[in-house]
Amino acid sequence: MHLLRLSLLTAAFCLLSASAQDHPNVVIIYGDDVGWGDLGCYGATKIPTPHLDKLAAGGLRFTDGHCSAATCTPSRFSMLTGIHGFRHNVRILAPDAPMTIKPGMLTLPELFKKAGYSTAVIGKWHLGIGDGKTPVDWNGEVKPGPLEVGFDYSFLLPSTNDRVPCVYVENHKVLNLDPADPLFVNNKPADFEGTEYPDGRKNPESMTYYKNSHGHNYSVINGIGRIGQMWGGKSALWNDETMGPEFAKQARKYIAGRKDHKEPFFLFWSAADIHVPRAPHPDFKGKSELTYRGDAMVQLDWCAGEIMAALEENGMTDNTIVIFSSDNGPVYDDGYEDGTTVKTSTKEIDRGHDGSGPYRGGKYQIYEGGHRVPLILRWPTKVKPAVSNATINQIDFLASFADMLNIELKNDQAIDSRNHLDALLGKDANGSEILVSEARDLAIRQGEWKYIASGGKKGKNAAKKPIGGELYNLKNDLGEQKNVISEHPERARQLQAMLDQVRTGKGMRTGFKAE
Ligand code: NG6
Ligand code: CA
Repeated sequence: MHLLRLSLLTAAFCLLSASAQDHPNVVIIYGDDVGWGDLGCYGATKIPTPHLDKLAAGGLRFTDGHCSAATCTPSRFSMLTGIHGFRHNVRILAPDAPMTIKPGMLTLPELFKKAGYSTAVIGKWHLGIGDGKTPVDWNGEVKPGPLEVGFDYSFLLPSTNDRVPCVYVENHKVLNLDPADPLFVNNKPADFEGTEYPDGRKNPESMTYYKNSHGHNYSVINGIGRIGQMWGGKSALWNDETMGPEFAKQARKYIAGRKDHKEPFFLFWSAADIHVPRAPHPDFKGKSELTYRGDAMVQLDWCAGEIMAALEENGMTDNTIVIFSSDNGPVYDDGYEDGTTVKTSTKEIDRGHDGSGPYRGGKYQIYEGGHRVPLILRWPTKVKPAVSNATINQIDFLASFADMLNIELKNDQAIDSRNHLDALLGKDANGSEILVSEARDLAIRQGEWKYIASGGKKGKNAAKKPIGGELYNLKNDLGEQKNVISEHPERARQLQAMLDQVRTGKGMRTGFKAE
């Protein structure tokens, strides 16, 4: 009897631990505009990032990790849906833009939910809110949003930190909103009587935090000019200098709240750092040698440390996959005079730091600096610490996690996502043979060859353009300095043909064959 009970217990324990091994918690810490060279473990010397360096030392540090695009919205869209943004015309969104993720698209959080996970997003969204038909009611139910596409809980910066509305949205509600001072975005009713904010175009002196250099001069909130206009909602305004710590606090709360639950969780923790306007908490000011931008990076590193501490305190470190990455490459002056400009009209300032590391270009650009980003993955019980040169695209997370969770994808789901779980876990040194990246143009890489097409992303004309573009051999020329297209026209033509196949085909997983 005793023996039987014991063996039953052992069996139950084995089952439990087997499922915990296939169903670890997953936390994605997603930086905003963090470049390949912005972390100590990637070579930065002027920005201390001890927490992320520790994460890397305990896991895999990828040298060839990529977001799918050189800007935020398409990269996030691709990571969460496994579909290239250009297929749905996904671009940087206006403050009141509707949802980019459409009903029926399988998302990463939905995948985890199918496997019994709880899911949450905390931080920057910038994937649109609303259905595009009825304007979003900021004073009522703010939806559809993340809760409608697979997240059980959301605590959001709805657009970006340089765009209105400057309020947090928890699930379907604007947090701390006073109904007596209703919130309006981009349009207000004729009889509006609530809070009016200065307009930076008429009152530039109201932009006291720092001046705008271009574009950010509509509603001025907390002394910072923003993209777009808002009215009302004063009691709900965020404080820019506490935003980083606030998101860290929310992560701590969420993680601690999961402790007594049997089911694992997926947390997409999406920072506003180090996007403009950089306004780090006073605790971090001057903590790097690189003014606001570097200090914001120190803050982001601290936040990552808070998340790791929360996992540790709740006994979750061993069985949690923690991923750190970014949504696009680095940018310096991106609309505010915050002292991080590296180029002036007369000279280039050498600050002893290049956010792109050895790579060319940065945010908005199709060169490596635009989309090759830091990528770290730690899973103490399964992944041995190492540096991996495997090529990884975030768009492949979905199919890779589907494999881990033993879920079969249908052909019409996550059509561009391919399974590279082995590379992600350090068991395959190569990863993706083909990498497609997007900025204004598209690029395709096969091994050491990278071809940048010019002529747009869609339509017949794009495919019919005579061979132009640029060709680089990344093995000899990591910095993309020498365009060798005239030496290797055949190679360029072959890559162009593959890109056309990607563009017009049914997707990278089932509708594509490398040549
Ligand atoms: C640009 C903004 C830039 C930034 C970017 C989006 C101007 C002049 N520039 O339009 O500051 O907000 O959009 O960045 O307005 S992203 O990381 O979210 O893609
Ligand atoms: Ca970004």
